[in-house]
Amino acid sequence: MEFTQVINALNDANKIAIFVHINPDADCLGSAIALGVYLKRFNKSVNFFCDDEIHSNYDVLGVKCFERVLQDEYDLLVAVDCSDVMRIGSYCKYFMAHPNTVCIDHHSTNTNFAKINLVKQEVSTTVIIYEMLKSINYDFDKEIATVLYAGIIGDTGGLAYGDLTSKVFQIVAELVSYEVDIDKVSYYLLRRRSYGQLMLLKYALSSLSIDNNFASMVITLQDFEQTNTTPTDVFGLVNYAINIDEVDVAVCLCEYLPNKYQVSFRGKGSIDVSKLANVFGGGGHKNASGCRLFGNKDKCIEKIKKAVISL
Ligand SMILES: [Mn+2]
Repeated sequence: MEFTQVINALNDANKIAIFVHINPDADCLGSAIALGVYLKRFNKSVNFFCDDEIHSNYDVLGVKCFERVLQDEYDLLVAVDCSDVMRIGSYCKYFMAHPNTVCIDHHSTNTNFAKINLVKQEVSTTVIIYEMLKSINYDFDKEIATVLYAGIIGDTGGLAYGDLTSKVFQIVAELVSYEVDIDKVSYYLLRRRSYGQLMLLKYALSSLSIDNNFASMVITLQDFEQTNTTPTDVFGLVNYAINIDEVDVAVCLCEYLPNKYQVSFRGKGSIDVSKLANVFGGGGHKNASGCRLFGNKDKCIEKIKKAVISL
């Protein structure tokens, strides 16, 4: 899939809506904002939609532009960093019924749900957008470089994962040359925590259970109440479990409604947790994926364990 078709679709449209996935991260938000910067340079009308709360750590990307409620008609809809239309949340019906849609994504599990699908296996969706803009000799600036860089940082654990290539480091080298505030971006995306979030870690660790190479953690509604936090505060907690040396698969169940769990998987080595998430209707990458599960938490964990064994 070449970039031209997407560039033409963007250039031909005047009123564009951009959608990110639920449980939004730096990559989807950065991708959306980068496209917005590009489009606004041509005086296009752009609206940004996220069917979920956006954590204040992403304020560093300028996420104030995001709205929740669709009010208008658009001549082009773009979904970024979404492997499946369900990932955009309640807008999915509107998206599927629209005649002019684009999806830009880097998940190997992408279902090609849009009319035009730009799907490439890169470390982040912002890498695809960078290369698309590069192909038309776009004149980068600090604003767009910052959000593209943030997507890479977010999806590579701060340039630390094994799927990185020298190409990505070259892209990063170019992006940071536009005076990206590296310390500010990494502080907000990788280190910044509220007191409540740290207390949430205390509850998560006290729920930690290890069975051979499998580790699980559960965060309940009560834990959120005790720490004055919400499910958007959970990011990264599952990494404490996967970082245990003998653990190869880790899962964190986060209760967002009574007996409804947002599930994060992490895998090490040859284990492909995107397959694990697929078993439960979710998706993601080889080392990091997610899904939703409903029911009793112990039963959910048992189901997951069985799926791990049959991987
Ligand atoms: Mn991504």
